[in-house]
Amino acid sequence: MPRPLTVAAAQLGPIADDEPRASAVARMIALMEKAHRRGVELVVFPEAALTAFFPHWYMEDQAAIDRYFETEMPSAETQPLFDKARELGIAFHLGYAEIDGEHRYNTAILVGPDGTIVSKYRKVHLPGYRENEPWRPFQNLEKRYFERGNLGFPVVDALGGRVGLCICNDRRWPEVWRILGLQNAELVLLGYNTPQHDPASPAIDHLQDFHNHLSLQAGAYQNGTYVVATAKAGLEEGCEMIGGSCIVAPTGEIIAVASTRGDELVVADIDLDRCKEIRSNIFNFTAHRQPDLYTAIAEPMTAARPAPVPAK
Ligand code: CDT
Repeated sequence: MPRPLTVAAAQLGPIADDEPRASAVARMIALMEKAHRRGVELVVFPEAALTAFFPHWYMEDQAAIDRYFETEMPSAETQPLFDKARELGIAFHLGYAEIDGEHRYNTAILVGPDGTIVSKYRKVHLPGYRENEPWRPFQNLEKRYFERGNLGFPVVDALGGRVGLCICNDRRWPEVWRILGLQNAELVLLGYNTPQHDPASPAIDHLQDFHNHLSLQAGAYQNGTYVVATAKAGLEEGCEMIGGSCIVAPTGEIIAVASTRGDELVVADIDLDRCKEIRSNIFNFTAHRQPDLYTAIAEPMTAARPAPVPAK
């Protein structure tokens, strides 16, 4: 039985540091209204979609840092997005910086068409480092501003299928995809803020878009899942970020992709039942996995198996 669903990656262009949340939310509502006109049932917004991506610069004052975080969801500023989604009957995914008591996370939620939060994920693979590195043109301070997520890698029943969440850097780690795949994910949603330039390895700058799609396509194919991946793109506070928001089929094919680095809606009609083509055959986990030989994957790095390069 086909399980059709119309999905969209709602790419955002840059959000200026002085752009109010209300403006970012208004841009998202405009994309949601466009999505509704095109019959979309699920809209995926980027990672940390309400503000500029502040880990790109160094701050010490905790009050200054905390102004990028949400203490509640929905808040007065995000309630209009929830209201519009419920009015239109559209589910959505939203990334934001979250404060929970003393804890700060890089978080994503899935909101159902009735406006209730049906899944929540806190980012596990935080890239970068903790202290200022002034030689860089911009920073990558997620390890300074966020704690590692504590909600595992959730997959929930929603929208007629099994929906998993991860965030940005997580997509580069095959372990994430397999953990989602082992929970029978059929649709993985993620947002990203990915610089075009990596000051630590500039020789691969021209491959940033390739590595984005390579990771998404491999994750989709090797686990027989659809993927909707959404960028915040373009030149934001001195940091140029890639676009390439896309929808990937369980075959690994990109079936829709953004062509700009601005606000853009990328739509595809998918059939969640197509995941079976992969998961019943080439990646039939029950028939073909050999988990007793994979134990090293779940063990920490040790002196006996040292990291090729020590962690910072
Ligand atoms: N936001 C985020 O996770 N960005 C990272 C930057 C990596 S820099 C090499 C990413 O994986 O895209």
